[in-house]
Amino acid sequence: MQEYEDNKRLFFALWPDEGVRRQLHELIPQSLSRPTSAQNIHITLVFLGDISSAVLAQLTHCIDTLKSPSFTFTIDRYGWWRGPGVYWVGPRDVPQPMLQLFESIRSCAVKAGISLDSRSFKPHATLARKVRQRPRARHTFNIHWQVNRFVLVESMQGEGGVEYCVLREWALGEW
Ligand code: 2AM
Repeated sequence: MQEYEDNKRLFFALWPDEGVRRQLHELIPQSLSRPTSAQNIHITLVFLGDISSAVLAQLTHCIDTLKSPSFTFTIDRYGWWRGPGVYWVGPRDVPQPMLQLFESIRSCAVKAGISLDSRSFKPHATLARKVRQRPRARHTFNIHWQVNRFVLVESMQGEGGVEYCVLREWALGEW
C-alpha cells in the first residue's frame, strides 16, 4: 500500500570495530549451520520493526537529545536458545551505562508511538542460527569491547540472505 512504501525494518545496535568483529567471528565453530557472516555480527539494543520515515524523524529527534556515556564490557559467555536454535555470545555482567542506553532508546521509541516487545534486555551477538543441538562447551574467552557509539541499522533481504546497512551513528561521550 502506498502509505507503507517508505517503511524500513530497523533496529538500534552496538556495532563492533574490526578488531572485536574478528575476535567474535573466530568464536564461530566451523561445524555450525547458518553461521552469521563476519560483517553482520552486532548486539541489538532495541529492535523497532517496520518504521515509516515520519515516525523515524520523530524518533531520531529524541535520540539526538540523549547524553549517554561511553563504556566497556566483556564478552565472556555463550549460550544456546533451543527454539530458534540461536547460538550466541554475550557479557556475564551488563554495565549500567549499557542498560541506561537501552532504556533511553526504548523510551524515545515509545514516545514516537512505536510498540516494542516487552521481553527483557538480553544483550547478545548471534553467531549462528538453526543450531539443533547445544554446542559443546568452548574454551573460555574474554573479548573486551570499548563502546564509543551506537548505530541505527536497516535490515534488508539480499540475494545471499539478510544484509545490514548502518544508516546513522551517535557518539557516546564523557557525561
Ligand atoms: P537475534 O539475533 O537474537 O535474532 C535484526 O533482526 C536484529 O534484531 C537481530 O539482532 C535480532 O536478534 C534482533 N531482534 C530482536 N527482536 C527481533 C524481532 N522481533 N524480530 C527480528 N529481529 C529481532
